[in-house]
Amino acid sequence: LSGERRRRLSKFVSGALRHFPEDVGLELDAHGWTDYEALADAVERKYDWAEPRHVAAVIATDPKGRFERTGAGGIDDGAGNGLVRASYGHSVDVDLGPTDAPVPDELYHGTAPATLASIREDGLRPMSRQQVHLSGSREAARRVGQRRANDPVVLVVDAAAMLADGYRITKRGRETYTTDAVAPEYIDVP
Ligand code: HQG
Repeated sequence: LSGERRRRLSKFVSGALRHFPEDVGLELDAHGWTDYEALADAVERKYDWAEPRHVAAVIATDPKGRFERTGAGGIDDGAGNGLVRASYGHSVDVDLGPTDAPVPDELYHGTAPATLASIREDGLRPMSRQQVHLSGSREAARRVGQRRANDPVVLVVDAAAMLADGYRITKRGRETYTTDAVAPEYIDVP
């Protein structure tokens, strides 16, 4: 699979599992899971070049851990291919449940300079998603911010203080942490 096709497939799967399941004939349960086989079928309807092994590979090898899959089901083995969901990023209302991964004392959020005035005022809001997304490293946050601006800003979030004050922060995927919102007092804006 070429890099470009891999990227398109990944983007479609992310969109289907996070934002528009119904548009592609999928039904998510309350925790965001859907039938793996139904997802693979939706991908193959969308891209005539997509093969079952491409779908399986993109899901299993995503560098950010964007997807979770249950069950041992091999490729194309009929029934029992298990369930799949996006591990973060949803705009549709799902309850992903807790994970027990530790949360670092400091987390980071990469954004465009143009958002800073509003973030100073209101803190970090989930905007069109269900959750605010934070990064585990400055480098990861910079990459997130680069989606929005060539000169992104990396904000430092005092995760230890948030946890001490009873807010919930959960690790999702490999380098992403989510929380309902971040009040301005926990954000260090450079
Ligand atoms: C900004 C990608 C004004 C916020 C990434 C961001 C991430 C505010 C934008 C994941 C604000 C929302 C999510 C406020 C927040 N006023 N702007 N009060 N509060 N914002 O895309 O965090 O590659 O919904 O700074 O890597 O950029 O798709 O969130 O710029 O992990 O797997 O509002 O999506 O992951 O944008 O990105 P988004 P995000 P994937």
